[in-house]
Amino acid sequence: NAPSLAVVGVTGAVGQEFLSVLADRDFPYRSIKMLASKRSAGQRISFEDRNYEVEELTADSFDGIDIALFSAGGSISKQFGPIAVDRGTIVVDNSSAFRMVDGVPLVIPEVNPEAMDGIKVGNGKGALIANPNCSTIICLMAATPLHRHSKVIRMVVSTYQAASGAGAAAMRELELQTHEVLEGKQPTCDIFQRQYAFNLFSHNSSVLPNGYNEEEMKLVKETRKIWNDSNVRVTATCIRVPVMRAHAESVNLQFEKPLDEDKARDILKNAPGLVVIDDRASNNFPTPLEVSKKDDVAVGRIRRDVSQEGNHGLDIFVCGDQIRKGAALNAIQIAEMLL
Ligand code: 11C
Repeated sequence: NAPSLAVVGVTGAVGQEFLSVLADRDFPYRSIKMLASKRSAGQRISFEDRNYEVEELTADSFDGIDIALFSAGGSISKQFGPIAVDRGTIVVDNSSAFRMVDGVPLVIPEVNPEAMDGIKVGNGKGALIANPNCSTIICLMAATPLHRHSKVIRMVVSTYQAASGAGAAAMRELELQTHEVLEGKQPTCDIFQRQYAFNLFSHNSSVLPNGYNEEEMKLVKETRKIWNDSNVRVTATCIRVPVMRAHAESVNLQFEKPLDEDKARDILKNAPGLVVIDDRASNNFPTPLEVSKKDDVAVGRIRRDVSQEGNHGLDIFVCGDQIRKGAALNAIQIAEMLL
């Protein structure tokens, strides 16, 4: 019996990607409700040969809904997530609202599927499952197989994050600014209040009292929860770069047990959801463009960290589509495990 679905935030960049991933993966459903704010209600969406009208999200939206995919921001998730769960809906939430809440599984299906054991459509109970932050998902897709082999004790991440992480309006503004700058005009700066095209800047999330921004602390905290390892030491620097929809990350790993680079390459080649692009001879390594609109995360620049003793350190470089594996695809893989 196929589930009834609801997509919350269906007009946003991730909401639209939910639909395209559902279609690409032939996700079974008996009905699908398109939900968004009052502002977007009434819009028409055509999906898999049917026309839908976007409905305003209200407390009654979840009656009879088995699975709701949320991507409408943290405050909407906080308001409507618990209401949906009370109505028996399993919520897969793409926001940061519940990620660090005890008892809420934070899941990357290739990494820690066991965290959502027992949550299934048809057992009559609602539940919340959180989708990790995109930077965390993309990083851990590559770091986890190595961690499983040699145990990561410290990880240093530097990100190069795409416009899509800040939403569809940021993507439109990057495109607009690029035209404006090339035409010698003053760039429109509505989203980041600064020139983004031909520039880069520290991630736009709030800077916390410890000097890290929220995006950086998500990498620190979410990694510990997903790996179920409160001792792993993680530090991060997150940067927004003028790329449309795929994040890149430099990841330095320190291991408890030695791991040489050939073994690491073998492990990564056999890891699910990963593709290795590591051609030193032709200086060909992962790029955000080639992973855009793709499901797999690409990893390369796999090399021994010369600053560490023996084989206790590795550097890698990962790229992954922020909207797809960083958000919509991961959420729908979680939904697949609910069936
Ligand atoms: C970015 N990671 O690239 C952010 C966007 O916690 O889900 C998503 C924020 C989040 O800017």
